Order: sequence, then C-alpha cells, then structure tokens
Amino acid sequence: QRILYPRDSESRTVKTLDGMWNFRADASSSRNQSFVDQWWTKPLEATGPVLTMPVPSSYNDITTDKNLRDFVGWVWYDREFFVPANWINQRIILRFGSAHYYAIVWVNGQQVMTHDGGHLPFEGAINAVVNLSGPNRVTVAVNNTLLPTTLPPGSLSFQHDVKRYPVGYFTQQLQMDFFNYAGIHRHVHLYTTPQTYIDDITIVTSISGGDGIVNYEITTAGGAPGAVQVSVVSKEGRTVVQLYNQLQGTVTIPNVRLWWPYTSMPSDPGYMYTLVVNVSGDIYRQPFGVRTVAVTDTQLLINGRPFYCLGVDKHEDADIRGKGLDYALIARDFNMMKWLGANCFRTSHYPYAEEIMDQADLQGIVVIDESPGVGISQVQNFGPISLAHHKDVMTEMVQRDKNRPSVIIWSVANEPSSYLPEAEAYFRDVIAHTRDVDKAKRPVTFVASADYTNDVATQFVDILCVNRYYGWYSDTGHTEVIQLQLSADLEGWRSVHQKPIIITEYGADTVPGLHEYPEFVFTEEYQNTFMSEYHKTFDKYRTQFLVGEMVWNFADFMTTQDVRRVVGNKKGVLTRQRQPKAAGHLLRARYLSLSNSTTLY
Ligand code: E9O
Repeated sequence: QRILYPRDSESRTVKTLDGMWNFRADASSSRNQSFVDQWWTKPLEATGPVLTMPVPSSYNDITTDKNLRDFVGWVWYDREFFVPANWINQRIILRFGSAHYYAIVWVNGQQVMTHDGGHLPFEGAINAVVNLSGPNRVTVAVNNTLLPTTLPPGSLSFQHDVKRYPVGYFTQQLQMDFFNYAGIHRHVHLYTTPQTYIDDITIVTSISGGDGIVNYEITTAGGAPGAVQVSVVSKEGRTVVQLYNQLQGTVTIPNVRLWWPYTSMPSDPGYMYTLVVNVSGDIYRQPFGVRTVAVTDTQLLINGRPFYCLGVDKHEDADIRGKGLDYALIARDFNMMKWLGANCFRTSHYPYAEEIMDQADLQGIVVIDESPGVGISQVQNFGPISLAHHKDVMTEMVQRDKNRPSVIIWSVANEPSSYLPEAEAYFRDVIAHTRDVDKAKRPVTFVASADYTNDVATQFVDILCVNRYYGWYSDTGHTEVIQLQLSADLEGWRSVHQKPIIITEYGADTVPGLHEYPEFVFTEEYQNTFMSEYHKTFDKYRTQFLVGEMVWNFADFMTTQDVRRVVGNKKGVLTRQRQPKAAGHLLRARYLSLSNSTTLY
C-alpha cells in the first residue's frame, strides 16, 4: 500500500477525526464477547457503558482503573462524523497514523480495513459505505496482544493452578523493556483526492559539483493520468525548475542548498525543498532535502563529509498520554535535544510518528530509523511467519519514510539473539529485503548486543551498532573496568569487521535527586562517573572507526512492573518530564564542545 501523508492542496481536503471518542474494553472472560455480540453493528453506547477516550492517546493512563491500565485484549472506539456535501465526486479516504497493535475498522457497520502492526499508518477508501447526507459512524477494534509472531514479539502465559490464580488467569509476557501502551496513538484523518490521483512519489537525490540531482518517480491511480507538471520549489518559495509530462525524471538544482545536520555552531541545518506535483489537476507537495549518505570502512559520510553522531535514544513516552501523539511534547523534545547539543536520535524501538519525523527533517536532526523488531530473542521468533511479517513491516516503514533526508540508516532490529543459528538466514533476508525496497540505498543495520565472537548476523550490516552496559548489568558499581572492557570490545568487533561502529546504547538507571559520594548505583553521581568513563573510551576511538555515540536514554520512560524498575526505566539524562538530571548537564557540555570542534565537518 502507498501511503503519502495527507496534505491539503487545491485538489485535496483534509479533515481531522481527532477528539473524544466513545470507548469500551471487552473484559469478557472469553475476551471475545464483543465479536459474538457484533459491537460494530450499533453505536458502542448501545452495547453497554462507555468511557470517553481521547484520540490520539494511549488509553492506559487516562482512567483510574488498574485493569484498564494493564488490559490485554480488544478495546473498541467509535464516534460519529459527517462528510461535507461537496465531497460527492471525490475519493474519500480514512487514515490512521497508527493504532497499537492489531486494528479492524468499520464504517456504518461495514468492515473497511484491518492493519497488522502498531506503529505504521494505514488507510482505505470508504466511498462505498459512507453516507453523504446524515451521520456516519466509525468503529475501531484494537488488540494489543503481543505473540511470538508479532513485532515486537511477546507471549501469553496462562496459569492453571486454581489454588493460586483465578480460573482463566493469564498475563502478557513482554520481551522488551518498555510499557506496552495501546490504543489509537496517532491522528485519524479523513481526506479526499480526485478520482485520478497521485498515488506515490519517490525522490532520490545526489550531488554533482554544486548541483543537486533529483530523481523522482510518480505513480498514479484511478484512470489514465492527464497533464503532468513537476516543479522544485525552494524553502523561500522560488520555483527552481519545472518539468512537463514526465511521471519519472531527473531535475538539476543549480547551486543547490544541501540538507546538513544540526550543529550548535551557527549554520543552516535541515534545508528543505518541495516537489510540487500536479497530475491532471491533483496537486501534492512532497517535501525533500538534497543530501547523500555513504559508509567507508572507517567513516560515515553525509554530503561527503565525516559525520559523528552525538546521539540520544528516545521513546514515544510521556505522562498520561503514554505513546499518544502530542505536539507540545514533540517541540519540547526537539528543544531539549538541541539544548543537549545532540545531532542525532534513534527511533528506539519502533517507527515514530510522522509529525516527529517532520521535525527531524526540518531541524536537521539525523535519524537512525528503527523498526519494531525489538526483543527477537526466542527461537520461535525466527520462524517463517515472523520473517514474512518483518519484511512487510520494513516495506511499510521504508515506504513511509523513504523521502526523508533526516533518515540516514535503517535499523531492522534491536538486540536480537544474533548468536542463534536461526539468526543468520533471518537477518540475511530482512536486511537484503530492506536494501531492495529503499531506492535511495541507505545503509542498513541492526543493533547488536551479542558478542563479536559468536554473532552470526552482523556480517550483513553496513555499519555496526552495538549496545554496551559495562559497569551496569555486568560488574555493577565498578566504573573502573569500563574503559578496559569497552576498548577490548571495540577492538574485538573491529578485528572481525572492517566497518565503522556506533555505540547505540550505554546508560545507568538514576533516580533524580538521589545523591551519594563516592558514587553508588542509582545516584546522579554514579550516572555521571559511569558516562564519563564511556566518554574517555569514545574519545580514544572517535578519530579511528567510532562514528557515533548514543546515550540510553534521552528521558526516563515507563516499563512493565519489575523489581529492577522503579516506576519505569530511569536511565534518562532527563526525567520523564524532560528536566535535566546532572548527567544532562554533563552530556550537554560534551556534545556542545564536540559539535563546536571543526574536526567534525
Ligand atoms: C534495550 C533497551 O530497550 N537495551 C537494554 C535497555 C535497558 O536499560 C533497554 O531499556 O535495560 C539493555 C540491555 C542490556 C543487556 C545486557 C545484559 C548483560 C548481562 C550481563
């Protein structure tokens, strides 16, 4: 499925369905009564008591009900909407930015689409079922259950000992370290296109001397395309080049302004052009930037210059809304990334909202775009159904983000059991598939936590990404071994692969306000000493083959309940409310001085 972002234009209208929806969880003992009773055939209110639920948001932290916070199974949303009378000759599309995890959508009681996967958009034309006069009802059933074949994978654990558990008792087992927030997490849009419409646009850029070379390909649907006009428009609104009657072509931007990553020095990061496409009257404006990415055996190059990633790993996570889209949070996060002097983040561990990615493009923040392939740790997660789904997810993800200059690397997974023999064929296939679907041929990787001595899958990556926790999960409290162990590990990887390396995670849980000197685990002092030891090693290899460092994590985030987690993972250099811990100041001092050093560019 093609999935251009819904944009207003002279030929298209976008209407939001965000707001307060009716909501009801199917808490029946079978977890399935809502399907027996066919809740989609009538207003939810007619099936039983409903709650008011905001869209977009996770539902988990909205109410005071523990059972709903920890709910596993089907929840139902519905609301009324109207279609403007003047949409009569248009295609009418209903689009979800995402819903976690599995979703079924009905309009006026007719099923219009399903979607498998919690982090990517889906849409469908609803002309056949929509009323052009009078009200319509959209019903959505969302199921958050994670199974061995979902991404992320998980499993259900059933308890049969009636002396210890109620009859039918089961819990969701997770293989990832973050709360399984669920619901309609992103925007719901209704939008129109003409009957003959622009279906997809793919843009691949390169640089030739001072010129930008823009290769574009437009696909259309719904009839033979008429007249085609394609223009490149600068950020300032100047038409740079124009082309007629070519759905596929190459245009040159003379004296191109390149897309550069953000630095704390005065510069002009994130310069964006727009490809204005007009196909027989359907008009779509696709933003793009001109930049190149390349990997040598020791360097990561953006526009031919060495790039060193001063990075953070993030989560879509905040108080109350969970993983729900929130513009205030997005703006605060980008401001705090710049305050830290960061130039890069990883979408750990799933594709983030398109509205977040837009800011990365505009503000010049580089992105390692990671799939929801987190926690692929059990043998049963490497089977053919898992593999096929993983490839579908990579197709959808590349399809969504392919035109983004901020995205320089695809990460297909985080910390899989890449020492299992099953991992070899699995990752060969997923990585080759990802290369295949990306016309821009960005580097592809997965984030490893295995040992360089027994890993069977890093042979397929373009750039090595490694997570390390010396002095935290091993040798807890012993910051004095970090330099030694990290150096040996980096040299070890290097001896097996002549590829540049990014340390994609390192971090220590820290309760803000907790102090102890000499430093002790969980205190602000420990986090600072711990990170400083890593930094010394990074500085040793920064001039060799280390091309980036990413702290785990940008901010504290919620996890499942666990004796190792004090209301969530506390490895943030910021609190969950995005206020700095001492380590935030430490990281800022480092990143600002490095990003000001001329050796980087
Ligand atoms: C993945 C991330 O989602 N990496 C984890 C992070 C963490 O804080 C988690 O939040 O736990 C670290 C995995 C480290 C595994 C090391 C095991 C070493 C055993 C001796």
